[in-house]
Amino acid sequence: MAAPAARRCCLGWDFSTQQVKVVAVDSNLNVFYEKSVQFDRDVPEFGTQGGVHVHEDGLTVTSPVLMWVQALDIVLKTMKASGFDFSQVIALSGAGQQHGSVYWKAGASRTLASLSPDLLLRQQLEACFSVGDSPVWMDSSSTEQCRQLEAATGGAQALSRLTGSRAYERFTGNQIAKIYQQNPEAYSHTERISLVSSFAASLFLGSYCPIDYSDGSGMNLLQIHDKAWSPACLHACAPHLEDKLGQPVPSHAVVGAISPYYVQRYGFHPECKVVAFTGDNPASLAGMQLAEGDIAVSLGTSDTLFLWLQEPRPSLEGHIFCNPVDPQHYMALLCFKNGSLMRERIRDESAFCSWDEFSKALRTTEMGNGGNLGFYFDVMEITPEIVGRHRFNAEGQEVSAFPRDVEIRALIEGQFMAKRIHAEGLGYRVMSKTKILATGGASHNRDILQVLADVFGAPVYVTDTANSACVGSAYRAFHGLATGPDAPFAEIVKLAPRPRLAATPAPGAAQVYEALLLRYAKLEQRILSQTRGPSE
Ligand code: XUL
Repeated sequence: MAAPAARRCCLGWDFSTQQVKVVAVDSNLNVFYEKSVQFDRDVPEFGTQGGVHVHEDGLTVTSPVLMWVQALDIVLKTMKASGFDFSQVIALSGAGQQHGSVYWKAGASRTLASLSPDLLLRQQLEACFSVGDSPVWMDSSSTEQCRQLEAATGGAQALSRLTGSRAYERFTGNQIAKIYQQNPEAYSHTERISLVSSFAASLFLGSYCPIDYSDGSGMNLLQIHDKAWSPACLHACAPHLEDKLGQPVPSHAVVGAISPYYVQRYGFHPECKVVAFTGDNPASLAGMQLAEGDIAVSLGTSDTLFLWLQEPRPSLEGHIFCNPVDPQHYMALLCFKNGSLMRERIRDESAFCSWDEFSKALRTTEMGNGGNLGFYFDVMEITPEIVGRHRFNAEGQEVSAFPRDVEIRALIEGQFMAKRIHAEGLGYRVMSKTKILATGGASHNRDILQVLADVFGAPVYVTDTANSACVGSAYRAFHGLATGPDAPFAEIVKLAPRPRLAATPAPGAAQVYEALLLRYAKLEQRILSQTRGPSE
């Protein structure tokens, strides 16, 4: 990329599973520069696949912490070589893959505070980590620690009420507990534990950056209502944990000025501010400009929902996090495994492998599908935990097949009804100002989006989210520079490119789906009780 003209800007970083990426966003909120380093391709000496190492047990998944450091060196070096004017950067923030953790060895804070501008970060931080292979979000090896945490805190529902989620293997508290139990020596030599986000922020600050409320909610350790560490959870995971974690801060907090290292080596302005880094999902919420009552639906291999919530009802499914742009509010994350996987299978089976035929079936069938409802989970679903295909006619009788076009509508209506029901289960309510933001492969299909608008009774917008975590981080940097919580995030992003309207609910949709949603929820319960069997 050619040297961009000097413009005052904020940088947004993303330390994700497969790459480190940065964008520069000017004060009109235009993205005018981007650069990334792919771990597998650009730092092959670490031998990762998809940015991670999957260990022999198939459950343990880690990434070398020095790989992340080296990737940052490379991005900065490349930016400098391309003539990027660092002196114009007024603030930076960033995102990290959620849940992953970094273990700083005793004495590392001194090294961080006295970095020599003549050397790369990698050369200086080599000996700074007590655990070289950081557990990441794909790890599922801490089931034992999850059970211990739930037992110590009154059970899964009680833990969820406290921290926003029942115990999950990838959540950091359980990972820390595993390290403490399996490698107590490394744990005792650890002076600080960071999330990937606060680790990356620490590199820029030259000192340990606090964990922000939003990413901190992905640890099974933070009380999401009062934003303080839970003494019971800390105690259940490992000793002296509070000292090693430091105190959490609001996600928009300015945590300090950039370290002199970057001023001397790259020409950053000494006043350049660092705004707390957060998780990639919270940063994407900011990048998509989600506002109160909005919902983002990512229609990919698996489907993901982000919701903006005021009064969350943490449950045994999904996750509630503190909201990254409004500390009074919350966000929820729900994952559905059978997303495009099922849409593509049913397209092949019932629409002659053609999206055009699939769309035609949606256009030629009626809202509500004549009372026919279907559940299509070829792989065990996460939300709800059901596997298999189940079809019901208007009389509520289970049937073994539907005509082709009924099958297609049953799949799409069923997928969106499940999303609405489970979102409402977490406290979400569709409001008159609700916008649905659709992203991912299936968001290009206008007829699928029409069903989405009808089922939710809200307009659907489409938006480009390829860089949403990075861009959201740059927006959050502007937000942090403004007067903190008194500057609503919506004001900060009002110049940003707007999502495009793609579908509005058809007249009569609300009546049709009000009744159908109730039936769908009841049938889901029926299937769950049948598949769980009498003993549970
Ligand atoms: C969220 C999660 C993933 C990672 C991906 O709970 O585990 O989405 O954040 O980077």
